[in-house]
Amino acid sequence: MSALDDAQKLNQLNQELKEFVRAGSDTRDREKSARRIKLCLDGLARNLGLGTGAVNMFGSFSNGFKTGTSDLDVLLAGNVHNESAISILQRFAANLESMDLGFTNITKIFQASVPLLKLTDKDSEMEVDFCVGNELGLRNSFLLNTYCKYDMRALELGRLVKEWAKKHELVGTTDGCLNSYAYMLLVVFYLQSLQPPVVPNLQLMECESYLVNDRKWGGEDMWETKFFTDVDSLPKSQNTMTIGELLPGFFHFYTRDFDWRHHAVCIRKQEPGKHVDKYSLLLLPTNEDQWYVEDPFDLKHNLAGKCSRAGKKRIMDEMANALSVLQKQGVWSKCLPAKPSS
Ligand code: 3AT
Ligand code: MG
Repeated sequence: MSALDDAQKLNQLNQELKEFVRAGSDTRDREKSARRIKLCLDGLARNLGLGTGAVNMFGSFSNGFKTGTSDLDVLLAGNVHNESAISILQRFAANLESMDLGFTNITKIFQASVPLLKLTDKDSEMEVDFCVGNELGLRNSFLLNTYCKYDMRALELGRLVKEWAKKHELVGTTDGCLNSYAYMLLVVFYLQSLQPPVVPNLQLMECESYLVNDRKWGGEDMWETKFFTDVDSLPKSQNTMTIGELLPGFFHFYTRDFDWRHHAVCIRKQEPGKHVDKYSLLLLPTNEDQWYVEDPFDLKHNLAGKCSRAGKKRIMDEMANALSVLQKQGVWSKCLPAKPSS
């Protein structure tokens, strides 16, 4: 195959991916519904004496990685610490059940690390996850959003990977796979690992501390959540790879380059061309078989902790499959990512 053919195919793949991302970006109806739902829950919070303006969106509706099947994640922020999250959610549930505010399937999920109510908005059929506090969720959504703001390719690649993972039913810890958020960490980590990197390490760049108190499982931890936010002031990335190169590069990286047995996906520490030894992350026990995807703030949380042997195999097989499909476009020689040096 000639160099010209290669260039044409690369261009074609790139256009195709851009069009795919663009087509999925028109979520104005869902955004309108999301704003209505947020206002409605905010009104209820006010009626319950829990303040006003305290209901915020987080997750993919606020970090840019939303797809057509994303749920709406909302939280009640502010000083609600005198009352437990579960008690507040109980009061919300009772009111949502007794008044017809347009929600159905109201389900209490109180046994989770972050207790929540699941609701379905009747009008849009959108699923809503509503929790209390969870400032870490707000901070990690803001972090991902800031990476997307720094470089559009983070947002494009994130959406493509999430669509791919959902299409192949690879999302969900109950199925032994990773959740959506963990896939987005994989994307950021890959983009940080390239030489030159597509995105810098925003957490390493920030000096001013931003501590967040975390009360999961009734315990109490204080986590450092600082990261650099003024990305408009940063020089643009020197990496010129297109999304048509980055997508196969992502699958190549995780199936061929990244050593899951010894290294961790850790966006907090990653620098181009370096590895993060998973045994150096001492807060959690681990072993060679276990994947390690560290939460950027909650260092006691391995997002791959629930990945089963079968789940890991399915993810790897589908990644290898995707890579082979993309390679058949004849562009692979142009999208090899730089291997991290040892
Ligand atoms: P979808 O577009 O809804 O599929 P998402 O990015 O909104 O993906 P989720 O709905 O699964 O992801 O989760 C919503 C947010 O909750 C994302 C992240 O800010 C937070 N979150 C989810 N899982 C974890 C986790 N295990 N640890 C810390 N934060 C988490
Ligand atoms: Mg979500």
